[in-house]
Amino acid sequence: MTSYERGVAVIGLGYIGLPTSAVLADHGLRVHGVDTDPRVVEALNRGTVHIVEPDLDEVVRRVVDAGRLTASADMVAADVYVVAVPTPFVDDHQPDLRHVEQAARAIAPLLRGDELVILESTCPPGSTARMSAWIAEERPDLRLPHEHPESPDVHIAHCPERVLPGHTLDELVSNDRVVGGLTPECGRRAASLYELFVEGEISLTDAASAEMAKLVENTFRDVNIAFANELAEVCDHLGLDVWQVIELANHHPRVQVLQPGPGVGGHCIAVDPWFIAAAAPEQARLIRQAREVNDARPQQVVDRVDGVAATGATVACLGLAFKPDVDDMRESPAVTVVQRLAESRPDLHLLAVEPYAEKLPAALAPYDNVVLDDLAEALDRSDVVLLLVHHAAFVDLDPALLEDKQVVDTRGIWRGSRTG
Ligand code: SAJ
Repeated sequence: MTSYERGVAVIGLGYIGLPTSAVLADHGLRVHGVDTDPRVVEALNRGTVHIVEPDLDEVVRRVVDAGRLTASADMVAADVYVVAVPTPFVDDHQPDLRHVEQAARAIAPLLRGDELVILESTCPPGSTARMSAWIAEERPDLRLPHEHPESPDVHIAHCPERVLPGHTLDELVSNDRVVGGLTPECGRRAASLYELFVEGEISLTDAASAEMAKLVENTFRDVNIAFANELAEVCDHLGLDVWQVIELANHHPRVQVLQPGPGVGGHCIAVDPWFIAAAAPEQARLIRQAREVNDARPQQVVDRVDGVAATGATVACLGLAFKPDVDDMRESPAVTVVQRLAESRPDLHLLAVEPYAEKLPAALAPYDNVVLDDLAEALDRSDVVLLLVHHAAFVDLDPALLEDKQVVDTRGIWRGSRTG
């Protein structure tokens, strides 16, 4: 078995890096997390976590107490570097790889030969080779695999994460993984790290195919959600209940239409298709169109509320997270809806209910007409109930509480109570 005496450095302690660090440490490795946010580093060194993910706090406490997981803002020397930093896009939907580049350039001075560098962040095709080139720029004394595939000093691979937030710890272990090396040996070395904890199948390929496979997974989902969202518009136009239509169609053995909603959020599905569109702008026509369909949804919800809310009305906005039963409000269509309502209807009193938040997200904080409220009070005070996220607490709501209210249910959970 490969020895990892100097341990594993995980760069980026977010929704992927932190659980990955915890699982690696729980499988006996010495892991050091590196993050630019001092609050994240301090929390981890205290054995606490800064994100909501089932059972993560327990595992982190255990491995920190055992001395196998530590953190710092500075890069440390290690045998393996796992890069799990954000890869957003800039204004015109072009991929922004600056965090990957910073990580690569920070790792480079510590390399002494024979290390393994794994890129886990979702990236456009060619990014793993670019990471290798950034390291080569910093270390002309080393042979990097993009230029010296026959005998590199350092091994580099892409191993995209594919865990579902809310199920991260289970899926880290049980999901199949794709491992793409810049050379076959790079892939084999990366696979042997994942074999320590992955129970699913590990498929070996080249780095660019692994990069593209990851983008395809999330784009497949985005295009299918766009289909459901477009059906919602079509059914609305025809006066039909889209949820009933989808339920009926899904009885066909080869049909599985997804669910419409207020848009697609999170930092993955709403982002990754743009990486394909940027890499092949002429060819990726359907992919771009699907993004546009999904991005148009929040405004359609705003228009619907605008149509039912009288001047000065109080609107209970249920849910701000990007999907049910998580605390993550990044790229959340629910936040976009509330923000646009706050701006376009300053007469409305918007009571945001988010069981997973202690304060409003930064995007909503500046608006005087938005406050964070608890569910019972918001329902009591509201004229309009706008359901944005189907958190369990909202699904189980007593329908009697919605009587005499205008209801706009963007998730179809209170069918029969809906007016919008
Ligand atoms: N959504 C709908 N209708 C649906 C399903 C989802 O509107 O029928 C919306 C959700 O409300 C949410 C968004 O789509 O706003 C995305 O939610 P999700 O649960 O589909 O996916 P994510 O973003 O939490 O995680 C995805 C997963 N990818 C796939 O399922 C192909 C996960 O496995 C990836 O690891 C993750 O992206 C990632 O990090 O890339």
